[in-house]
Amino acid sequence: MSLARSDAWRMPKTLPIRGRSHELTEMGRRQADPSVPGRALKLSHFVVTAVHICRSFPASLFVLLLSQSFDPVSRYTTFIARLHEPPPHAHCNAYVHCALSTPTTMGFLAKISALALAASVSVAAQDVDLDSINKSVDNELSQVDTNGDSTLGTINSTELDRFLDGPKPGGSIWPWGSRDANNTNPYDPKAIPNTGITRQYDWHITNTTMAPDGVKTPMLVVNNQFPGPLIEANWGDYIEITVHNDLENEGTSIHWHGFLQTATPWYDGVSTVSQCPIAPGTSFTYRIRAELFGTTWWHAHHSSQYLNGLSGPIVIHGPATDDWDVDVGPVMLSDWFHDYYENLLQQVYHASREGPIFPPNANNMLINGKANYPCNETERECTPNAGLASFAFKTGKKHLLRLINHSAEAVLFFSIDGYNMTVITNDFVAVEPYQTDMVTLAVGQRVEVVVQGGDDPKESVWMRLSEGPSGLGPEGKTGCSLNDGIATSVNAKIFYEEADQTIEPNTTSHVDESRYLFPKACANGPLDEAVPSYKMNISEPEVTLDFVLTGLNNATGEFVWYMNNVTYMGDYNEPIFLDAAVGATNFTKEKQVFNMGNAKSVRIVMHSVGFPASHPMHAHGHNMFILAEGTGEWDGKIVNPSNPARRDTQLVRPNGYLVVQIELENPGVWPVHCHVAWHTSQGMNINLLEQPKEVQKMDVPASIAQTCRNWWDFTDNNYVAQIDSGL
Ligand SMILES: [Cu+2]
Repeated sequence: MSLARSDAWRMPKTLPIRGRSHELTEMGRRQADPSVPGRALKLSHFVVTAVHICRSFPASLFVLLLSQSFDPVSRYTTFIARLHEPPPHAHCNAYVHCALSTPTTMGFLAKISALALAASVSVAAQDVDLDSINKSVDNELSQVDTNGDSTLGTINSTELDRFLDGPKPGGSIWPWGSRDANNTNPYDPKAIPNTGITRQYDWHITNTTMAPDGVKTPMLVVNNQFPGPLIEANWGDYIEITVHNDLENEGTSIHWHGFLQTATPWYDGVSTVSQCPIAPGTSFTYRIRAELFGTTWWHAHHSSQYLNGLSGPIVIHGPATDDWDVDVGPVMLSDWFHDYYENLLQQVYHASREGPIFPPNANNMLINGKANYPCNETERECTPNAGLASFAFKTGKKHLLRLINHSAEAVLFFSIDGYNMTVITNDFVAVEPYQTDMVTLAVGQRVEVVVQGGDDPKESVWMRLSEGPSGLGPEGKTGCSLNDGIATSVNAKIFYEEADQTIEPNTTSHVDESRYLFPKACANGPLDEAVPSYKMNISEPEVTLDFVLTGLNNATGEFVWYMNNVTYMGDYNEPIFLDAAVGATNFTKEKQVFNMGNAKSVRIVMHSVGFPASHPMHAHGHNMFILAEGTGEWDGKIVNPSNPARRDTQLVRPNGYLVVQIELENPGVWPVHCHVAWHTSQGMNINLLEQPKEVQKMDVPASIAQTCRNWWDFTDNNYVAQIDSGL
């Protein structure tokens, strides 16, 4: 028995849809009855997902519904159907998995129900070939295909220990002795544990292709791993990373996000600011110190290279404001694009308010570098059912999850169905623990959460990541990020000890999707919610800088970003820090250098005007005191003035303001920029020149000058197209 397609299947593109092609085969397998003889189905490549079935079902197609279920919480009806006859362009039969939201007409609902009823009668009569269905399980790409040599995202990915081997002062059980998150000033270099330990890493950067979500994509990777390799150390350790640039024709540099780089500004890893790019075929060794502890990430800081794979987690073991039994390790979260960053950047300059608005739009979302993708939506080589990330939970245990947003653009919303999370850090700042059921992370931000495990060893649960519907307003109509609407969320699987890992979780989200919507969602949590556990107050700033943040078309019609009417434009061949080290204090306007002289502190007041994007503003070399943020005009009030929130990255709301204060105790040149890759590329950056006289006295390692000589040799013999601001 088969059922003709009805026009009711035809749904508007804007309908929120969750294509979970991966779950298809698992569910399909459970539907199958091996005792029924079947014809040989070739199920190898073609899984039609919701988007396709709803939008472009060929008129001649017949569908057989296998099952449906309605989830009252998420308001999604999920149904499994089978294509009775393959569409003309498909070379195989397929199972169809479709998830449709139900704010539709009752008529449609009735039709769905009727279909399901008919299907339940007909399913037993279907000729289903179990072998072929099993074959579709084999369709999942191997870990090497999706993530190269990274093991992140696999169920057996190693749990982290509480700390690495190292000396323990005074017979303490901790490498950091009696220091805890409340009693030690992390910004006092003398207070940091002096471990005498250096952790060493050797990295090779190469061009390659991988298919993290099944779509073969050009990538840049370290040691053939995506996400990139984990750096792990104890608080106070030094870390040496030798970076070999094995790219054919591109320079690069690596930034250690959130590291203070006290007395080593030349190791900050920013092309055009702290160093010349590492020339192809050459190497550079960074020596950085883990002055702060917690979770962070590293990424290329050379054009927008990082969004093609040059990013990875950093874990610095230290004290915490809560404890845990299982360190689940990094949970890398991001948007994802099926193209090389250079091509994407070319689109950025053609942004416009009229559709298609503000390209490039994200194609997918990833958790630990994994997702599925509906292959009918891309011209690129694509394998459906590539595979989702998995995590192991233990009954009754407390789990630490280290959430990291390494997106190009997206504001991310993270939750675990039915679970609360206890937040213990914001960026590199330990906070007094507080509970939440959803974490918002802007690009560059990290949040550590502790999750109390349940007591059912057979339980499996969805972990959810969403960026909401595409757009930048109007109110309540869009999310806070830009995407093509095809895959705006991704799940990962959490399995307890005895859960059946061949079956996907069937939990539903407790997060109402209105919480993903513009403009309310385009902000970090309330500032008084995150109270730093090491208390610090602020004094009146010696300098105040005001900035207006705007996006406009420049004289040649390209869309760029401005901070006080200036767009940053760096010079790969002449990094600002090196000029400052030999005495320069005056720079051309487009280098956006603000000489702070010997001032001890600066307050920076930022207003986003005329353009409804949110901006995750990130300061290098410092944690910022976050004094106030909101929409409209700042009323001059500081939130929690005796101990303001601190972090290194904080969102400016759409058309909002952000007030931060920075203690200028770290001589160097420090970028303060928006961390949206497109906005950085388009010049949304300033540089604080801090204590220039001290900078001039610095003993800069010879390797820094050598890196420039290598780069100059390279540029003397090769044409280097600088396609953006450079950093
Ligand atoms: Cu921005």
